[in-house]
Amino acid sequence: MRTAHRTCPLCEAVCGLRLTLDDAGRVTSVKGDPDDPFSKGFICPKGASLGALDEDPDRLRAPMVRTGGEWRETGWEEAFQAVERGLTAVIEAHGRQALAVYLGNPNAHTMAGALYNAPLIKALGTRNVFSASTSDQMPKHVSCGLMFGDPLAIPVPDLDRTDYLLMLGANPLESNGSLCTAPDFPGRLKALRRRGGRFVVVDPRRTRTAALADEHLFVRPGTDAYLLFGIVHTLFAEDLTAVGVEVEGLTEVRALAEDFSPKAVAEVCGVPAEVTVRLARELAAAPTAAVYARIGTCTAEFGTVAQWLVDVINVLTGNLDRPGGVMFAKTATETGRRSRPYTTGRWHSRVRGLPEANGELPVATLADEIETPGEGQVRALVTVAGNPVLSAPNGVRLDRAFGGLEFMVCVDPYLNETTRHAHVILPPPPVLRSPHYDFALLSFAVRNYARFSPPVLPPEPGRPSEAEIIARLAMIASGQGAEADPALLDELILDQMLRRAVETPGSPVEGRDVDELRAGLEGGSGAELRLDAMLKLGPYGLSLAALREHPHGIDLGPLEPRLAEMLRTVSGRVELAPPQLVADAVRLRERLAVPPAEIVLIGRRHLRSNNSWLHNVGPLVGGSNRCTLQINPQDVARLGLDGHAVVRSSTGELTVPLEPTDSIMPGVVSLPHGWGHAGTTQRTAAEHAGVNANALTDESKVDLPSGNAVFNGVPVTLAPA
Ligand SMILES: Nc1nc2c(c(=O)[nH]1)N[C@H]1C(S)=C(S)[C@@H](COP(=O)(O)OP(=O)(O)OC[C@H]3O[C@@H](n4cnc5c(=O)[nH]c(N)nc54)[C@H](O)[C@@H]3O)O[C@H]1N2
Ligand SMILES: Nc1nc2c(c(=O)[nH]1)N[C@H]1C(S)=C(S)[C@@H](COP(=O)(O)OP(=O)(O)OC[C@H]3O[C@@H](n4cnc5c(=O)[nH]c(N)nc54)[C@H](O)[C@@H]3O)O[C@H]1N2
Ligand code: SF4
Ligand SMILES: [Mo]
Repeated sequence: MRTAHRTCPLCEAVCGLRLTLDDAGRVTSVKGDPDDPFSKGFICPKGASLGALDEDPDRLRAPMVRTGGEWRETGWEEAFQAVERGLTAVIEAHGRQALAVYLGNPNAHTMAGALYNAPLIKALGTRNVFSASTSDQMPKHVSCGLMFGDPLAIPVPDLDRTDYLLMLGANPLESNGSLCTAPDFPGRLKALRRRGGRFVVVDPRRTRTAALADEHLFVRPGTDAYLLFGIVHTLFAEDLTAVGVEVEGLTEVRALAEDFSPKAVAEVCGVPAEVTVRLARELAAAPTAAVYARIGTCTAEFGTVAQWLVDVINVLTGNLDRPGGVMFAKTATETGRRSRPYTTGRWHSRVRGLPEANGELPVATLADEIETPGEGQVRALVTVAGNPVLSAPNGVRLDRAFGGLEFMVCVDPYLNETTRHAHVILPPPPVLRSPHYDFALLSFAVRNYARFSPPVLPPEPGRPSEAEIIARLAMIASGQGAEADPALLDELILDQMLRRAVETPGSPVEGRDVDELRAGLEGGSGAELRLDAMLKLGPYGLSLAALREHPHGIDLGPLEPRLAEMLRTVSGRVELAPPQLVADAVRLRERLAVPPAEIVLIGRRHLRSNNSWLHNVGPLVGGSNRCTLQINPQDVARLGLDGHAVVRSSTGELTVPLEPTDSIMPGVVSLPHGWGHAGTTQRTAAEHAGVNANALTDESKVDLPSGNAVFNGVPVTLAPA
């Protein structure tokens, strides 16, 4: 028996886990690590199933190659050669714009995703770059990019110190938090109330999070931008603003908000005018306050406007960049911020002309790019850690489109609804055989923090790490061939990183010798060497060795004000009225006159689920983690429904079991995504198949400034089954 410590990679809370393993390397228990200064022993059912997940007999252990409908296991060299043949044929016949890549959510949780996807994208040389970000948080990137000049400068609520938290469209009691890395989010919310703070939740469902709050408000799906504008309006009208940072565009925002009085928006959002006024007064009066809005408000037609208004309110109430308000984390691997001001629309998608954001095109138009003939039609696809057939809007259309690709290669541990269309599947090693560091998530943490987890178990002989898999794909795509050594890519990147650092005035290694610095780096793999370099060049002067000495992680203190060093706008101030967002606010105003749909669909998450891919782990499926349509009993009665209903939208129809509950607003129904398991080798998931909510979501609708998918507020009709 031995004990090992390891970060949980299954959600954004980054809990530290304590594992016990037997002599054969089997996990015998998974507990929260009580000595972890950040997560302090917290764990959820997903983290506790990490051993079961790695040992899932349906996980792929060797590369899979498909010929027609026939799958067979192959060796790694053979698999990489098949990838080289497949990609090269498409590039030679159609050019690089015929290639596309889709990066899924777990890339935010792996070292491989953080370090090797960028080189892969560069090597592919295509503008057809898609990811789960445009099914998720792209509106926040765009609003922060336009307001602060950097799409990664995302302020997080200072959960542990705030006196007032207004939370919209988030349910951390199920999700454990997002764009707000906070292990034991539930405990931090309880602590907020214990210290006399106030916590208000805005959600079309009375969630478990809402049950913990001082107040819960129902809001009509997709209308948060109106509610937030009502608050902005009141702050100006009642002279409650207390701007504490330098801003541009204050008068424009004030003028725009004129038309969105709490009275004017009350009917559309379903929040009485006097409540909106009171929220504005409470936010202004609280010693400190934070407005935090997540996926429910992002994946909506005015997602970017909503995200922008969240931070407009944080600025107007004097809460941007101060303790207890919303603040920017400072990570141990931060090595210089972007130099050019942020902009979107540097290029547009071929078929629908949708603007690029963060170098990506909207996943909502991926099927168009595959199906529409002409110069630049996508004919080959690389996916890493994604399942867009279940996760993207109108996934059913993608399912068909993928079937028509000339070549598809997927890096994924499962043969799932998406990867079943691949010609080659390259499975990464189990979690516990991989090193872990949270490059992305720690930059949204509520404390400054660093934790490295070395692999708990040694690599399996002959099996490449995920970093090596993606590096080899990059080398194949750049024409270096299937046999090229992935270590060469790491050396190239390290050399560039160190060269830039020694030439940068004020850097900790300014003027030093690159070879000498390279010789001083340590790590058991290219990924670890690169982490060591970033830590050494980072603001705390840490190193991999220092992190190895602290297996429970290193607390780097509470968040500190740092707006000045974060700002990258041309004006050097916070831009309160970026023209793109003002234009969309005008569209929002025009929409006020349009009557709302009678019934709209939203999603939801469950504590024991994770998008589409934990349904094959026995202990996590079943019970209340089920694919049901939540519906208010009033609607059940009014529509004469019983047991099941047929739900129709502009894109499709589904027959679903009903779950009547008065915790959901009348006129709103909720179906979780990530279900609809079919055609895969996952036996447990097949027994709990459910239906694909994204058969109902409409890929032709996007949030215009960001191109983000619209999952919430989808008009549907219901009929008895
Ligand atoms: N209707 C509706 N649709 C939604 C949402 C919604 O709220 N409603 N939410 C959206 C959101 S927020 C997101 S993030 C997307 C998610 O969209 P996706 O990322 O496309 O979907 P996931 O189900 O997370 O698929 C993750 C895949 O990664 C694989 N995987 C797991 N771990 C690893 C690993 O370490 N390496 C590799 N290579 N693969 C791994 C899994 O097997 C799985 O196939 O879904 C979106 N879709
Ligand atoms: N257990 C579990 N944890 C997860 C995931 C998971 O699938 N399962 N997924 C992970 C991922 S990829 C992400 S992005 C995060 C997301 O983390 P959260 O943002 O916390 O996501 P949800 O739990 O879906 O909560 C969204 C809430 O928004 C509400 N909502 C829907 N439409 C609207 C609207 O128009 N307005 C408002 N105000 N509310 C609305 C829904 O009812 C729901 O309660 O969770 C992550 N963590
Ligand atoms: S809350 Fe998230 S990080 Fe923590 S144990 Fe659960 S899944 Fe893992
Ligand atoms: Mo997500």
